[in-house]
Amino acid sequence: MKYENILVDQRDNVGLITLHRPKALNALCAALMDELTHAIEKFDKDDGIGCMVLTGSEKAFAAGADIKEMSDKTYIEVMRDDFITANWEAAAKARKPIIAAVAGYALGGGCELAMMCDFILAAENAKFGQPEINLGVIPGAGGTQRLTRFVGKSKAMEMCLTGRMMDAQEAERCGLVSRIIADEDLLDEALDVAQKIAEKSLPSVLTAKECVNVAYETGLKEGVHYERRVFHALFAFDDKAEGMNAFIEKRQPKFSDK
Ligand code: DAK
Repeated sequence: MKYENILVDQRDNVGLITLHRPKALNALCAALMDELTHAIEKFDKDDGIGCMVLTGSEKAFAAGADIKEMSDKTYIEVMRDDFITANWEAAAKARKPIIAAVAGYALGGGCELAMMCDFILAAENAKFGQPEINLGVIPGAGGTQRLTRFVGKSKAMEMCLTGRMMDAQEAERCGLVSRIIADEDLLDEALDVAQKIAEKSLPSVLTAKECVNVAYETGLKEGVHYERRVFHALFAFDDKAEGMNAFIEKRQPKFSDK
């Protein structure tokens, strides 16, 4: 597929995807979401890639779904065509981790896309919000659900009802982002963290990601049970022996992903 709205690159074992529609602050039009879906699925299948980074520009991660594209659509059309559902789930479905490196605006669908990733590193200038209420609609890509799980009911309710933006400091305080990075260091730091993840044993990375996600969807008892079973399963991998032997022999492990 020819990419016109994103840039795709590989740095060591990291797949880097940059949203690139600068004139529209990376508004997430259908063509961009098709390309993003294609790029994520390709990296997810690529044996040379262990982790992905999704980023935007210094001014905007993404200012939301493309309002100009949505403005003329009718209820019948969005309902019948299951409006933009097909190409919006790739980040949430990927098995390999995706780090969102967010600078500038992450609004509406942009905030939702960042929340579909596995964790968010925020530049000091990052701004998060669900302003759909100002357009006479509500979040449509999981914002009311994921934001509530990240930051709790009170703040999610305020954000969704007023459309106000939160800055990086507030986003870190309430657990929406894992860390704040100086603006100029954001991408390098995200790539560095991603490469560290890519160097781990892939089966461990995939199962750790799955287990944390299970915590969102089950009760504690079932979640701990699930974790116990996949913990046991990792003893079937060569990488378990390699990781533990390397520790005992005081050397770095060489994982084979087997
Ligand atoms: N859509 C289309 N164009 C956008 C845009 C957007 N979301 N955001 C910005 N742009 C365009 C502007 O129209 C402008 O284009 P020109 O007028 O120059 O042609 C250009 O980007 C620069 O924007 P501004 O001139 O407005 O720049 P400022 O620095 O003054 O303001 C801003 C930046 C981010 C505060 C402002 O642009 C803004 O408020 N943007 C809209 C933010 C917003 O309301 N976002 C939520 C959109 S609704 C679903 C999945 C997802 C969704 C729904 C359903 N399903 C799976 C069913 C998501 C919905 C949304 O995200």
